[in-house]
Amino acid sequence: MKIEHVDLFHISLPLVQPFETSFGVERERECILVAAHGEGLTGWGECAASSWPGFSYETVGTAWHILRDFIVPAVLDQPFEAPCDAIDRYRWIRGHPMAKAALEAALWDLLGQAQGTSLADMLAPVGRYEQPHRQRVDVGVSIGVQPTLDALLTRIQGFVDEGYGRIKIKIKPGWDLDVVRAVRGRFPDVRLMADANSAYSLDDAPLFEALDDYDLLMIEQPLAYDDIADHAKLQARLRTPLCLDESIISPAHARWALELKACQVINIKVGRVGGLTEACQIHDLALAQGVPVWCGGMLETGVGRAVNVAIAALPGYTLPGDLSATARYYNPDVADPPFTLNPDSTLSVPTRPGIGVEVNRERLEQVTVRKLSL
Ligand code: OSB
Ligand code: MG
Repeated sequence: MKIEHVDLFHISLPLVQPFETSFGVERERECILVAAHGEGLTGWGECAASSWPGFSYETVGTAWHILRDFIVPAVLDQPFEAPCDAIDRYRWIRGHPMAKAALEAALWDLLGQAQGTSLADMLAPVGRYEQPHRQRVDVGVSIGVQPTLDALLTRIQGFVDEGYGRIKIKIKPGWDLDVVRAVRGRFPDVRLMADANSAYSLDDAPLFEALDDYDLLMIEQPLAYDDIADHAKLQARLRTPLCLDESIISPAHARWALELKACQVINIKVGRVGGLTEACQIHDLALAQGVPVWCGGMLETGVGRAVNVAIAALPGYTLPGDLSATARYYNPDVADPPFTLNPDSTLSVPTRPGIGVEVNRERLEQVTVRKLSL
């Protein structure tokens, strides 16, 4: 396979509902879609970076620069057989994991289409793991900070009624213990977790000790985005498993976190860790150590969601992902077909070759802010 040219699309897609976290509010999802063309086929990848550096230092602007000036030139017109051949050519670039992951996803999609193999089958070929990959993946919904507690309870009820079996709420100082207590009181049996997006410090350990009483599935990223050491100190004081999101930016970080007992669960986001290859390495490490992982989300369009659903089919993904139905995010999305929730709180893993979704060109044109052909 040879990539003959690449198109970058900077898009802005309105969210069905604004999404608020401890680091800000998103009303539309700005991101980059990468189209890699070769042998008459087009592979798609999504860059998870958003318009501002709240979740990570990467933004649409930094990723555009790194893709345009370094990553795409490194892979254009070079023959490759597997994604690892191509990613080796830009491995020297330090950081910028989301930019790297976007191009890599497009390569997997291109190769999958050329070979007639779905991404899930490529990631878990027969014999690699003891079990075959799943056909349906367990999912949940991540609910942003709401204007009032009543609004949050109403939204949760709505998602429970739609069939979501796991609820994640966002917490931040001033919107934490009382909120968790009220949600648990109203939904005693729901699988519930809280994500702090790095809003606290070790001085807040008593708050987390108090949260131990509410049977949370896990507490996600309570402390600094670049910390591992303080999370280990906090985990030692809690019964509730800690899960790291922001802090795990490579397979090495995952190993360090497990060695230091900084967490008992890992949220794997393909973009945050630098691509599918790295995400699989973290999965394999966790699987070997019996540490559960799950697939995090970044409000992806159908392109990124398809990649997420495929990797979440791997055997170590034993906890429900932040992968909700398309209708919960975008109406309409840029990719078809939409993902819909099955009655057992799962999404079905695409079986078509590559990532298994197609970009709707008309919709893409409507939401494109700028485009570049390389
Ligand atoms: O911390 O998991 C997070 C969205 C954007 C940035 C960070 C996070 C999130 C979510 C949403 O929680 C997950 C989803 O895509 O549904
Ligand atoms: Mg998170």
